[in-house]
Amino acid sequence: MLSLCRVVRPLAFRARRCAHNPAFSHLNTVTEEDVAHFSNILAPSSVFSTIGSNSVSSNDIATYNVDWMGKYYGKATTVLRPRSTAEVSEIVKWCAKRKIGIVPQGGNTGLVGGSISLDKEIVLSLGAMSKVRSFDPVSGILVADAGCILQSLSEYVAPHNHIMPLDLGAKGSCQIGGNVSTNAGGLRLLRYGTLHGTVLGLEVVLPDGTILDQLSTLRKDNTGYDMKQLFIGAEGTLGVVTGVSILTPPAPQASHNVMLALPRYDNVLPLFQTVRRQLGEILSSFEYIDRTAYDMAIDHGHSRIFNEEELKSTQCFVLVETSGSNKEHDEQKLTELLESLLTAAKPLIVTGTLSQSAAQFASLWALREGLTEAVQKEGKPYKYDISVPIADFQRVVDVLRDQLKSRGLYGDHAVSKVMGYGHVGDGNLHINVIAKHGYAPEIEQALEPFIYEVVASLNGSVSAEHGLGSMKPHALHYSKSNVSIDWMRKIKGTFDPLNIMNPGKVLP
Ligand code: FAD
Ligand code: 2HG
Ligand code: ZN
Repeated sequence: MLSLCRVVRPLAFRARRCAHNPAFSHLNTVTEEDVAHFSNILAPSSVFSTIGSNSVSSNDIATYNVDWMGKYYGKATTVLRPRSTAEVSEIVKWCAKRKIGIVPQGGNTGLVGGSISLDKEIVLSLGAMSKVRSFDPVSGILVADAGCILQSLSEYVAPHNHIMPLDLGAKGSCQIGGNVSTNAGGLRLLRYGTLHGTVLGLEVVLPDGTILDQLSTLRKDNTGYDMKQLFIGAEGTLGVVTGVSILTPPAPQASHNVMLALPRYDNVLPLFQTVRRQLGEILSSFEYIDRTAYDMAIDHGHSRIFNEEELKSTQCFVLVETSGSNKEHDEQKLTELLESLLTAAKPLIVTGTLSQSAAQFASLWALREGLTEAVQKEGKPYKYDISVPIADFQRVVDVLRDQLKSRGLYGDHAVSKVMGYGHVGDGNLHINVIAKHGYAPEIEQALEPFIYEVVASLNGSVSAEHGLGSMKPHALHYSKSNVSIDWMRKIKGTFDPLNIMNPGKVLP
C-alpha cells in the first residue's frame, strides 16, 4: 500500500440556488440605524454590512451567504463577528428589541442549510471567539470559546496526551460551538459516545440577550433539569452557544486500523457482530464504504488498497479501528481476528489490509474521511443522513437508485452515482446522490418524500447526525410524533417567543 497522508483541505465554497422560506413577516429588515448601533457596540472590524456609510460589497460577505455544498444561498446584508460573550449579548438584546432575525454561524460546514440566512436575518459569526479558557490535564476538562476550531482544540490537548471526544472530516473548519449545536457524531462516536454525554456545561446567550452561564466542570450534577441538553443539537434555534465545557479522554497509547473487503453487503452485520465480540473493548470505529464510494475515492487520487483480482469479488468495505493501551496486545488481537476471518469455513471477507505504519494508518482513514470532498468534486450531492437498521443499509441505497432509474433520471445525463457510506457502529448511513449537472427539481421530486417514506417504514430517523437545518423541517414528522413536535414548539416558544433565533430552521 502506498503511504499517502492527506490533510483536510481548506473548504471551498460553491453556490447554486436559494432556499426560500416565506415565514419571515414577523421580522424587520436591518436598517442603517441598526448598523450604526452594531458599530457602536462592536469594534469597527467586527461589522460587515452592505448597508450604511461604511458599507462593504455583497462579494465581501459572500462566503457567509453560501453553504459548504453550494446548495443554499443566503441573503444576509449584515455579518457580525463579536469577540466576547458580552458583545453577543448586546447584539442579541438589540435584535430582540428590533425584531431582527439572527443566524448563528460557526465554521459553516453544516450539510443541511442551517447556518445560512434564509431571508433578512443577520449572520452572527462566532469565528472571532476562539480562545481556550481553561484546561485541566488531570481531569481532561476543557473549557473553550464556541468559535474554537475543532482541529485547533485537538492540537491544544494533544501535548497533554488527551484527544477531543469527537473527530470529523470537517475538523479543519468546523467549530466546537457548531459541533455542539448540531450534536455532531463523527468517527469516534462508537467509542466516546455523543456530545450529550461528553459536554459538561455550556454558556449560552438566550434570545432576549440574557447570558445563561452553565459552564460547569462537574462530572456529576443532579440539581434539576439538565438545561444544556436542550441546546445540544438545537441548531441555533434556542440561543447562541458562546462557551463549551467538554470532557476530553486520554489519548489511546496504541491505535491500529484495517480495511476489510467484503464479498456481499449481507456480510456487514455478521461481520460487525464478530468483530465486536473478538475485539471487545479495543474496538473504536467500524465504518462502512460501498463499492461506488470506494471507486470514486480511488478516482480522486486516494491510495489503492486492494488489487484488481481482490476487487473482482468485492461489493463493499469496512474500516475497523482499534484504540487501546497495549500495542502488542492490540496487534495480536487484530491479527487473530484477520486470521480467523480469512480461514473461516464461510469467510465473511475477501481480504483485509492491516496498516503497518502511521502513514498507512492515516491513508486508510483519509480514504474514508475524504469521501465527502470527493463527492463534491463529482457533482452536486443530495445528501440523506439516515438511521436505519444495519442490515438494510445497502437495500436503501439500491431502492433509491431503482427509483431514479424508474424515472429515467439515472445516468450521466442526470444522476451519475448513488452511493452509501457511514457509521455502521452507530446505525448511521450517509446516502449521496450525485447530480452530475447540478441540482434539478425533477431529481429532488424523485428523491423526496420517497426516501423519507422508506426511512419511516424502517422506523428510522431522517437525520442521524447532520440535523434538520432548512432542508428537513418538513420531514420532521417522518421521525417524530405530533406530540413530540408540539412539545418542541412549546420549548421553542418558551425560549424564543419572538422567533428571532435561526427562524425557519428545525421546526416545520
Ligand atoms: P455551522 O455549519 O456553522 O452551523 C451548523 C448549525 O449550528 C447551524 O444551524 C448554525 O446556526 C448552528 N450554530 C453554529 N454555531 C453555533 C453557535 N455557536 N451557537 C448556536 N448555534 C450555532 N457532521 C457529523 O455529525 N459527523 C461527521 O462525520 C461530519 N463530517 C463532515 C465532513 C465534512 C467534510 C463536512 C463538510 C461536514 C461534516 N459534517 C459532519 C457536518 C458538519 O461539519 C457538522 O455538522 C459540524 O458540527 C458543523 O459545525 P460548524 O461550526 O461548521 O457549524
Ligand atoms: C461523514 O460521515 C460525514 O463522512 C459526511 O457525516 C457525510 O458526506 C456525507 O454525506
Ligand atoms: Zn457522518
